[in-house]
Amino acid sequence: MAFELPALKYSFDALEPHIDTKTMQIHHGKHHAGYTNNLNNAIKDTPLEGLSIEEILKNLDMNNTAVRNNGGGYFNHNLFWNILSPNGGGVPSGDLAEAIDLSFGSFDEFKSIFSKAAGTRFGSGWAWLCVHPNGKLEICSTANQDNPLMQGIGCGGRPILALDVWEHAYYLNYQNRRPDYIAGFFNVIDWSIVSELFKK
Ligand code: MN3
Repeated sequence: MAFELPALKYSFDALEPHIDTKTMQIHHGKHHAGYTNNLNNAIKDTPLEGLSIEEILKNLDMNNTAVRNNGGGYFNHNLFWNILSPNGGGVPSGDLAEAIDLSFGSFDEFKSIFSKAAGTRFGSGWAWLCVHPNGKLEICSTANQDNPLMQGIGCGGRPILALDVWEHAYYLNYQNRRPDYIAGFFNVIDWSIVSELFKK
């Protein structure tokens, strides 16, 4: 079974004005579709074919550039679309809110550290919120399409929140103003989904 580009749960214009329609169309329909096709081509007729994307990334030979870049791109965008919602924003509640307070002191402090991780990633990459088996949360950032499932990238745990800071994610609307894009992202985070991922 080849990997498939997942359909969005909302329309391309649903995240306006925080993420614009044209960016969503190109980002999902061209970039994410491209990673999906390239991943399928890279694993075809290899031992990786038939594994889940998580299994592929957790055990990946990091010198396998095609799967590292496209498998990462496939997984990262799946998570990114999943944790966005036109009805998002606000603050988390319940167990996740408690874990954020325990790990970072407060939601505002979490937001500040996460925004800094996203804002200071030089070039292309991602910012992450990850949960460790003991429930402790970690914020980190990775280059290119690397992610916390991969070994030896200095970013661990299971990712439950992802922010794409490649220029293709924001440049049409925000140009060089990455901090404004990061601030907009907080208005479309679906904390109910992030909470579900936290509990898994
Ligand atoms: Mn992207």
